[in-house]
Amino acid sequence: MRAFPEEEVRMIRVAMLMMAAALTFGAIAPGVALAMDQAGRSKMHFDMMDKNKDGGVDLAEYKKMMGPNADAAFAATDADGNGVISLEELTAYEAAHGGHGGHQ
Ligand SMILES: [Ca+2]
Ligand SMILES: [Ca+2]
Repeated sequence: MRAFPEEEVRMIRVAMLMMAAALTFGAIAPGVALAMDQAGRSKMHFDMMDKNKDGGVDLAEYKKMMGPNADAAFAATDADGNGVISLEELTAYEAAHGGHGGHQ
């Protein structure tokens, strides 16, 4: 006999569990979670751009990723103007510009 849809009850229970988990996660510290996400993304971008793994992204490396007209964006990201973008500079730039390098 399958008068009562057991599958449905189980699905509802799973859905409720997922909602509870999402609420708990969101309640911890949305700001921190977002900041970590941004830092993680910038680190990923940085690692992708730093082809020779010397810990800095120079203009040639930057242009390989961002295109040949990226001089202005490079200058904007290279906060101390030493010709190399550090992870800190990239993270700060991406945090201020919504997560991606943009194009100029
Ligand atoms: Ca490099
Ligand atoms: Ca720099």
